[in-house]
Amino acid sequence: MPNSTDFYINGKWVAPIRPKDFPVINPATEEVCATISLGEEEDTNAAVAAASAAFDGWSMTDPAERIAAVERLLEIYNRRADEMAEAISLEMGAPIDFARQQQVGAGSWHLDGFIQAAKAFEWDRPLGDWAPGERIFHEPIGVCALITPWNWPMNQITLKVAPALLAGCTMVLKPSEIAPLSGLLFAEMIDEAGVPAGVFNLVNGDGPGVGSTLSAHPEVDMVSFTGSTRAGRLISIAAADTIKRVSLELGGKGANIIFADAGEKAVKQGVIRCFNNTGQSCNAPTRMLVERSRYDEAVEQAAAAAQSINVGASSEPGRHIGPAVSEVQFNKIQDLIQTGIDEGARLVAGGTGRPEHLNRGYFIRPTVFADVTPDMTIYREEIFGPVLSILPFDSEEDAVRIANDTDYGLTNYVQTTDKDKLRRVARRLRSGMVECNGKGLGKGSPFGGFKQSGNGREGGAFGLHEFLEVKTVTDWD
Ligand code: TXE
Repeated sequence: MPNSTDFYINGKWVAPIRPKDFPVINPATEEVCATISLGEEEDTNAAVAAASAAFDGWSMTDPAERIAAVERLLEIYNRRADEMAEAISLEMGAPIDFARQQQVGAGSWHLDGFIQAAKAFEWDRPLGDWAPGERIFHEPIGVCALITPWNWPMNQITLKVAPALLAGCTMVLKPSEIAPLSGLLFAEMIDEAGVPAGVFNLVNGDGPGVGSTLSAHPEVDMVSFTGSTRAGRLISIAAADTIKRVSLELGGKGANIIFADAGEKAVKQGVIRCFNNTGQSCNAPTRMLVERSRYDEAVEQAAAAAQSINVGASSEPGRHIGPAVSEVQFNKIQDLIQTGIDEGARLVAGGTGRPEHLNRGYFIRPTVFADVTPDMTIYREEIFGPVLSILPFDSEEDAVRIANDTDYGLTNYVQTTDKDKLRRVARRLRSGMVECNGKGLGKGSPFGGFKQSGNGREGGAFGLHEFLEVKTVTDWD
């Protein structure tokens, strides 16, 4: 591992121009586990200059050469999976088995999905008989800024780096300053894979520093961002002057519509899905809508399911959930749980404070509120913790209306054994994804949101398109 305070610029590990140390806190112990540097404008400019200089060469390579580079990267990533799991577990608190299987696994899954998509991709083709001699080319957009969050670090980094590399773009990655260790390790793997100098660069830093410099930079052609709607808005504003492409994957407030005819395990599975990764997922099904005839039973089942979820240390093996990522997130979740109580939602499991057996670390009690109404804060705001809201509904119409009554539109969920109903409801939900009856998305499925959940799609061929421009050339034949 290189010095964790260094950046990776133009194929070398370099010290920041001015040292600005920033502690990385292990959220399970509240102890400092590493130190990074926060980059400044000069560091960012150096990385962008390296990416600009490398663009001509990399963009003109044959796609097969780029695919081979990402295949080498995948092989290294899989070989060093245990190291990666440890880095993720340390920086953001995911229990080690979960980090290895889900967090690291997501990275392998996306790398492989993009390799398959790139192999099948039609990079150029004639427009059609109606436009004789005209040819369409998909060409890399240019220098990309990739700004990622801390909740699924490798999921999000691979969702951006892999398509950017395969498209022929060059890039500067700024991982979350809260969880930067996995990004540093990934940069080391890219170096080991022999990606040419300047194609991939990494500068650590915070949003107002490196993040906003990248977003406004005249030599950056695209920003691909995953994070809060607040930061997404600031990035769009900073990027506006240079008309760069901005792709945003923001928050969510997913509804899980459980009809009376749904399978017996629907409620329990919904609770587990909501609390996965300590509720820190943009696609978490945080609003459970249950058809009234099954509502009371569902509330009981959900409370029991939440009470049976273990919360525990990140370093211990097993299937438990870990802490929230930081003190800031811990306090935000605690405040929202208190607000839920104050605004009159019925607390049926969990509540404020840490679980009794844990006296340090940013651990949260798995919490369930029943009788939540659309005027409550916990119904509207993305909590990003293990907190579930349950509401009853009376008809299909009612369910669709409640589900769509949010500024977000990322993933919604439908549970019913009636296929016709499933199809009707899925089509009316205003979200980028609708997962039905526990069936998750496949490899290369497009991932992204409607409304204030963002724009653009990540994953597979759809994700590759985000990093490409379309060029039309006449009189080609
Ligand atoms: O996110 P930020 P935070 C949501 C979730 C969470 C809330 C706050 O609801 O509770 O956001 O989390 C960079 N210009 N999600 O404050 O600030 C920042 O450095 C450029 C949903 O931690 O958005 C980091 O790299 N970049 C989400 C990244 O944005 C800026 C995942 C994410 O941090 C910036 C995370 C700026 N002005 C949080 N400000 C999801 N969609 O999965 C910050 N950043």
